[in-house]
Amino acid sequence: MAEYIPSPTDWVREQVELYESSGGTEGTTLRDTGLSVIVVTNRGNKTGAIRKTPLMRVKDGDNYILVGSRGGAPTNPVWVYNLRAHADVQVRDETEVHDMRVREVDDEEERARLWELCVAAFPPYADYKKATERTIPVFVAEPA
Ligand code: F42
Repeated sequence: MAEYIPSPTDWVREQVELYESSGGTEGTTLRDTGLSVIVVTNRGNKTGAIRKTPLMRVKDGDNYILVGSRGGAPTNPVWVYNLRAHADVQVRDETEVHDMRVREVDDEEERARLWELCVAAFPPYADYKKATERTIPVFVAEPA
């Protein structure tokens, strides 16, 4: 069984710990925004380690939309490279855990439709898009 390596970012690591230790009943929103967060368990593309990444919850039917925004930083969050290398993930959405497969969204039309759902769920995504030259990676997680 691969080892779990927690995030080096304190507030992120702490949110995962609270979310999971409470069985998905606490730590399920982004600070005091009341906006829902999911935890994506993914596999390190270099270490093969288990990584747990909290992301905003954006639903499209049974699918989740995963946005590599990293606050509009100039570089991608490295979990993007994990998903590109290993498509099988687990998505914890409060008390439910789903085995899912991710695919990166390349089609412009699909991306435009999904981006509207993302911004509706978490308006700051629109600011992040303006803040960076890079194309923010978007993945669809579908039930495995
Ligand atoms: N980040 C987003 O991008 N979008 C969101 O919607 C979002 C929401 C959110 C809500 C709550 C919360 O607590 C955090 C939230 N975040 C969101 C932040 C998110 O959880 C990540 O912390 C952030 O996106 C940065 O992701 P990252 O994968 O770049 O994290 C860094 C800090 C990290 O963990 N680095 C590790 C390290 O040791 O420096 C390595 C992690 C890793 O995956 N390593 C790979 C491996 O093989 O193990 C190799 C990766 C590579 O290719 O270099």
